[in-house]
Amino acid sequence: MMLASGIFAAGRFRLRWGAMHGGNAEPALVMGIVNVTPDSFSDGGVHFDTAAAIAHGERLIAEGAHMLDVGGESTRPGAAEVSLDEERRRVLPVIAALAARGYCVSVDTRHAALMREAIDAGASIVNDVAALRGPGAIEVCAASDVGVVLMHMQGEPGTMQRAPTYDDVVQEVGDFLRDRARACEAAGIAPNRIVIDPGFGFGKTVEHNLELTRRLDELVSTRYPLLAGWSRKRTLGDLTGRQIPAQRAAASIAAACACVERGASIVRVHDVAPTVDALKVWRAMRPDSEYFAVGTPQR
Ligand code: 9MG
Repeated sequence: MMLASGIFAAGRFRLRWGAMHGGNAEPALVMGIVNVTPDSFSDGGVHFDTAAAIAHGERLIAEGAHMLDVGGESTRPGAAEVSLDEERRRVLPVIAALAARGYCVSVDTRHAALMREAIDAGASIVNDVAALRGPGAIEVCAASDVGVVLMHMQGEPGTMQRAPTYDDVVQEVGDFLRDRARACEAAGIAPNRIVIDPGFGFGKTVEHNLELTRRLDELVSTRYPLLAGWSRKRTLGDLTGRQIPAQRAAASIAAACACVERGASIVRVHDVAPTVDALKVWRAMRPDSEYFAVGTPQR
């Protein structure tokens, strides 16, 4: 498969990936995760403090992240709900500080009011696990120039893993994402601002997650770039036997590479430095790579 390429328009940023930019092309964009939650499933709340979260975001940028996703509500199955005020208190200072440093910052929220406030604080992307279905969400995004990530989820975070069911998971997830993207376009969001995401682990069994990954090219064939978020997820624990999320870095990187191989344009990850390294090596070893080809001068 040819490496996909394109540009994601997110606020004042134009984020490029793929084949068309010569030997130094980024094979995919890396979104680094900054969880500002005490109960986040994978970092155990180590970035809960505002200052620590800002420092963590800076570290991820230094490691090669192209954008940072800041979230204050854990969406892991069974996580405690937080009030909008608490979510606001957690994320807004972190977003403002990271955006002021010139970084491309995404807000991970389902609430339109917080989307608006995060955009005012400098966020360039809205990452919504509910795909902008909440009241007012699509309008807030359409009234700004942010990029949007539309994720598929069956059910609600508290209960979604009880009995997820599909006739054809790839077809159903694809139909949902196409519908949501069309709704965004109808509301005035330009196609180059829209990213779709199958939502690994959100109302999906191990088999569903694997089927979506194996057939990811069917979702990539929509004209929207695709974000893959496999990082440290439970299915990787089931596949490897690693019950501690922080020990799933190698599994997460393998999953990220598998998704980029099938055309994903963005990977959302906790472990930025090793993911960036892995993608560089994966890229250099592709049959269409120009890196160090025999008979060509090294760049
Ligand atoms: C917030 N969050 C947790 N997992 C995610 C995933 O896979 N994709 C997106 N877009 N957001 C996620």
